[in-house]
Amino acid sequence: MNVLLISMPDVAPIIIHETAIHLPNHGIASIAGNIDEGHNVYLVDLVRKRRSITKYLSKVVKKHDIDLIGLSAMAWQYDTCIKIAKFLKTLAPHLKIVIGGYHATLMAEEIAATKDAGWIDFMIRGEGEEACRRLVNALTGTDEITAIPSLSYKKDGVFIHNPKAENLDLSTLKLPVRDERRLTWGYHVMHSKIELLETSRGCTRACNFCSMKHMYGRTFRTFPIERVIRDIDDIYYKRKTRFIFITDDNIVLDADRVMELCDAIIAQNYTGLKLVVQADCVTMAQNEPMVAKMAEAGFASVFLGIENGYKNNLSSAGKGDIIAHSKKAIENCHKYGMMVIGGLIFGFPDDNEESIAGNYAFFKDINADAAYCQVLTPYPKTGMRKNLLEQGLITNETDYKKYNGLWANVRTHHLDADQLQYQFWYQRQIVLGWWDPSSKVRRQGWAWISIWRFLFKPFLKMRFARIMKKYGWEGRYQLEVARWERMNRFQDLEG
Ligand code: B12
Ligand code: SF4
Repeated sequence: MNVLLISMPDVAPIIIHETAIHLPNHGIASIAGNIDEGHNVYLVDLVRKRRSITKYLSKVVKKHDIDLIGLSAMAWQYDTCIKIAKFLKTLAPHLKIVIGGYHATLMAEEIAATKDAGWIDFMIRGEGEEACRRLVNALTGTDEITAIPSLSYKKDGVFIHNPKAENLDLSTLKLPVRDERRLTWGYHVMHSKIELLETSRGCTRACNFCSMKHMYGRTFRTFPIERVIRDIDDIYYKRKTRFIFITDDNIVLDADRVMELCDAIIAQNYTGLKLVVQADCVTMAQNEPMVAKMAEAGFASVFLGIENGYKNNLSSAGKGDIIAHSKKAIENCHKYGMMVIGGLIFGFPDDNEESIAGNYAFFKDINADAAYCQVLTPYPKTGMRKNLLEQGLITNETDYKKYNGLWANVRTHHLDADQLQYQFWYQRQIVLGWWDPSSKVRRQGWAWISIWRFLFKPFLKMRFARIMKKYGWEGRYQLEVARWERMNRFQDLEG
């Protein structure tokens, strides 16, 4: 059987311009690595084909004589996912289509009840490796569709949902696919080649805006360290890539294991290896020796979930008062030369103009190196969504295309959604201003940082000065919003 796994073309410029970062999707790569021998599997990341989706897919489906297509989508990419499913079914009605990823996992029953279901043959909820492996076998007659946990399939045109599978034993998983079966290429962050890697799955913390617990429950599982090293070897020696984004939700939940993992990486003597990962502030603040060891192993940057500088907002996010921890975590990272990308969330129920400005000022004060700013998003099935619904604060309940952290889908007690959207953008310009990379950031990538400092920034400053003169803040904002609106509209999928 010939299988094609596809990730969506939609992008969200939450941290840098959307053209500056193109990552492969790790979910489909891991599923591909676990399909049984005897089948052919190919991968396509449509972020690399944003301008020619239908033409490109028509070519690939024909050339590789595809039988089964797997589509991966988060909530905000689901709209595109269904348009692609519709296009593919119209192109080749014999194709079987399976969807998976966050939206299918969270919303399988709701999807089954809509007309979208007409374009899909199967859904896989939760982890996909085992269910997809068995689905491929079932479609070739060596397994039974009714017996595959987490699979939703159709009987007489109606979806039946098999019971959910147990979480997988990660030690049984084979390595993800990063070879020539990946048909798209050119993955980079600001022109540095990058690959993705997993060392663990899940998180036991309780942030109520996070979708995680629906994927794995509140659990934390780790891959064997020997397997992680084999995976890094694959990236380092075979893909000749030095920059690795670790997809773990919260790698530091087990500090002793992080130490062990770092020792194993250090023992490999990789030259120039740069690792980027997400971690929580509390653990990074309380474990300085672990932070030191991470830096020694090549962890160059870390995403810290700082979220907010106000206790009441942290509390409505299901987080404790982590303000002191955020500061200490950043201090620890900086002490050992690690760059900090701080995650901030705006639009909590009590937020007003002043607190939004205050949160940006807090960010400036704690000295993180780059900001990852989002508007609070009521992702389906989260505790946060339930709370906001009860308070009548969700202004867009159904158009999930806007659920990517860029758009205000909520209002606060003081700002309507349009005002929140504007303040989120405007205060950033006023309080944070132009990004001025710290010396730590400059050391990480002097070439692209120099391009930013000496070419792009002066050019953009001039351009924005002209726009401001002509249209003022409001006009400049409208231009920006129009750009966001256009960003994930794909002409060839419309109509
Ligand atoms: C790494 C990561 C990122 C990375 C890059 C990921 C990438 N390659 O594009 C960065 C930091 C850039 C990022 C950005 C964003 N992310 Co993100 N990210 C993650 C994270 C932590 C890990 C994803 C991952 O690779 N996991 C490992 C792989 C193996 O697991 P997986 O992707 O879930 O795939 C498995 C299953 O889902 C399933 N599956 C997946 N696809 C398919 C397809 C088929 C056919 C089948 C059968 C099964 C299947 O099987 C896979 C294997 O078990 C997740 C949380 C999480 N743990 O998943 C959030 C997460 C996916 N991100 C999320 C979001 C919203 C975003 C952003 C929009 C903004 C934001 N809020 O951060 C941006 C958008 C990025 C863009 N494309 O422009 C949300 C999605 C929420 C939702 N309900 O849709 C998540 C769940 C985090 C959360 N807040 O809850 N992200
Ligand atoms: S620490 Fe991160 S992964 Fe864990 S629950 Fe909070 S947001 Fe989700």
